[in-house]
Amino acid sequence: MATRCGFVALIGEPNAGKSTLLNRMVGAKVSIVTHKVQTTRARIRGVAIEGESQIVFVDTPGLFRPRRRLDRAMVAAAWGGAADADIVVLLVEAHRGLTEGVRAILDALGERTSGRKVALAINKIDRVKSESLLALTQQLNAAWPFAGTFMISAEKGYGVDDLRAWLARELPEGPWLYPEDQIADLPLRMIAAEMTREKLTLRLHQELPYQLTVETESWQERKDGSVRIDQVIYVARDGHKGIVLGKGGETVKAISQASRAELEAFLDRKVHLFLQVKVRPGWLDEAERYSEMGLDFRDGNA
Ligand SMILES: Nc1nc2c(ncn2[C@@H]2O[C@H](COP(=O)(O)OP(=O)(O)OP(=O)(O)O)[C@@H](O)[C@H]2O)c(=O)[nH]1
Ligand SMILES: [Mg+2]
Repeated sequence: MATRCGFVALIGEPNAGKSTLLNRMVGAKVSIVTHKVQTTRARIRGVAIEGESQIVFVDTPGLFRPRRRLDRAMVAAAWGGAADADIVVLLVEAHRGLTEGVRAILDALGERTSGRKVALAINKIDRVKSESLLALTQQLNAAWPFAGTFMISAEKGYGVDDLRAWLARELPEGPWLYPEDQIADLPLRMIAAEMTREKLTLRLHQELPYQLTVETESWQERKDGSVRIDQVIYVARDGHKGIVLGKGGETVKAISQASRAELEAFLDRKVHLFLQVKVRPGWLDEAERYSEMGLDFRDGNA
């Protein structure tokens, strides 16, 4: 039987569950997840195998009306992911339904995906009564000619196998792009930085997580099999540094411990993690910060 391979972009409003779905499809945590909006900043690829098909899932930042430069670069990355994909999966939250935000996505979908197949995944069905799903499915399908509709819970795993099997059948014939055992296409240093950013986002409140970025500065393999990872947390203001550090450094210490534990599980070896907080008022307008995140700086112009 011929092999199949292709890209499937996951798009949707912020918080729709795109990263949760990618992780579920891949069977490992490749993309960070939080309860806050705008967690994912760049395109993250995770690879799944289903029968003869290799499905390359592309997680994207949420689609929303961008205001700041970083927002614009994120939204451009999300639409870029959709434009490059063989199939697009639009995630809609079951309990929120056809929101203004989903409507805005549908309005732009035709132009952005130019004839590509778009499937609808109504996510978080564990949060609603099943009776409400039929009406929502009809409403959404009246708004856009979806090639397929799936009701899923990315978190619980409901309906995910059906979606994966359908995608595997719909992808074009072609050779696999990745070795069989590869599940992510993202440098390890970036995965490591993302894990720390996840812990920061979970722990810090309000706007602060959106105004910081994490970079892995060095990665040293040690003779004893462990790895030493040095990371910098860039914040935009002096006051933010104090918040990240916490009283007597206890906040950053807790973040470091949580991130290290997850890195050790992911890498399956001992990790020595060192975090440094640097104030960099202009980081949100520095090209290098964007390239470190995997974003196109120019996309932030507008
Ligand atoms: N109840 C429920 N919660 C879910 C489900 N899928 C995801 N979530 C939760 O929704 C929140 C957002 O999930 P993410 O996967 O980070 O969403 P995202 O679309 O990647 O968000 P951004 O990266 O910010 O655009 C998290 O708290 C998840 O645990 C689901 O099927 N059911
Ligand atoms: Mg995400």
